[in-house]
Amino acid sequence: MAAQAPTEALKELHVSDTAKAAGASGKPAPGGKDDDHSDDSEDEAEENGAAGGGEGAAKKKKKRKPRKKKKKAPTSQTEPPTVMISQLFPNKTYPKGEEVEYKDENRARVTNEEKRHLDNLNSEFLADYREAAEVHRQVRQYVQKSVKPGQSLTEIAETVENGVRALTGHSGLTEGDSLVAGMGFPCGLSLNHCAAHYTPNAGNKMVLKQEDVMKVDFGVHVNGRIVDSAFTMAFDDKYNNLLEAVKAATNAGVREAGIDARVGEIGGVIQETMESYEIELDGTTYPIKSIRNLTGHNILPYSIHGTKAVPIVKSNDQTKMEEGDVFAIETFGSTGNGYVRDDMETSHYAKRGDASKVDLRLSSAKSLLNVINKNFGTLPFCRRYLDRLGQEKYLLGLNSLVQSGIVEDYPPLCDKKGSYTAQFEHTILIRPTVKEVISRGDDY
Ligand SMILES: [Co+2]
Repeated sequence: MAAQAPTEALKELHVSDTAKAAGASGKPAPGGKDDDHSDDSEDEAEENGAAGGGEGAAKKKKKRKPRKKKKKAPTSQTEPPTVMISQLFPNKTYPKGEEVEYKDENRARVTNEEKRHLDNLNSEFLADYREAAEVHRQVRQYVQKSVKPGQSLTEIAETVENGVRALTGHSGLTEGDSLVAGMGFPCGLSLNHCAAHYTPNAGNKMVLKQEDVMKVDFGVHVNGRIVDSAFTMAFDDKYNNLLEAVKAATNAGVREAGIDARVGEIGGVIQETMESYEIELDGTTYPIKSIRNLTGHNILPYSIHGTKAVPIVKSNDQTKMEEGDVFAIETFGSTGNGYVRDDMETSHYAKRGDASKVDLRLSSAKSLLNVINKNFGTLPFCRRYLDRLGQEKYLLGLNSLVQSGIVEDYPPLCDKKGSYTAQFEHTILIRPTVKEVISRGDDY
């Protein structure tokens, strides 16, 4: 999920408008794991055999032992994904993310005893993070291989969200369940000139088209540890350079991140990488620009946007990354202005962590706030999540909560019409001994 740069801070940014030519091309991301339904079908076959056996009388006389249900634990994921990650990796042995050693003066941390001890104290935190990351990878890899033009955005969003809920083992339909584990924030499906924060509301009829560029941005959390990671899908090769530019820019940001790294300098490296690309679309060549008012951000428990921002253009921001921080490194490239504005219907909301007590007069606002507190806390949600909890006619109450400053709305953020935007994003843990790119997969 993207953070927006405050307008004041923008004045301090140095935005370069030079764009060098570069030739890069990319292949679409590979798919996920193989399907395996064999366990279920074997069980069914045995059951049918036992019931319908028309053998001789001798055999019939045999006392039939009560049949024990010997359902083996599933050992591989289904398609669509339905098997809990905790079943696929017993005893919380979740795969690690990509571990990257620190550079220069921080190099000694890898073997430092004190730092290793600190890392060991964090084993619960790491297990929760790695579980959430594995859910993200398995769901997104299914999306990458199954989503096709002609599907509705609602269908795609539900594929992601149902996958996440199944793999974490929390449907979120009972009070408080989605606070244990599940969606870390709604599944964004932003098309073309829209860069972020679009997801369908009820009744939305939008259908994915062959020539669309779709940003898929979703969060998975386990015990409030949110993995925030995003990728871009396109079905026409002509967008390859745009996607390559943004993927390279995000990887540059991930590479530069570390203890004591200054976020303004990271922004400079991201911008330089991004803007070394250009793209030709239908005979016109466009520079690829970093979207200067979108940023990465740190992540806190149950809070997607912490207090630190990671700009994606060069800036004077001297804020340092520190040991123990969690960052979402996300970059956005655009063939348009490189600047987004609020546009279209709002779907994303979140209760503010710093909301002060307000005496709400509207009873519908009061009861809706109760639903939000019990089901989402400060985790972002969208209107469809209220619908599936059986809430009706909540818009007046919701708008009143926004106006009272208790809930923040996150309208879609779009560049100029006719332009194309792309996004890639990873979550990284600034651990005491190493940097762990927790959401890294073999797709991106
Ligand atoms: Co984000």
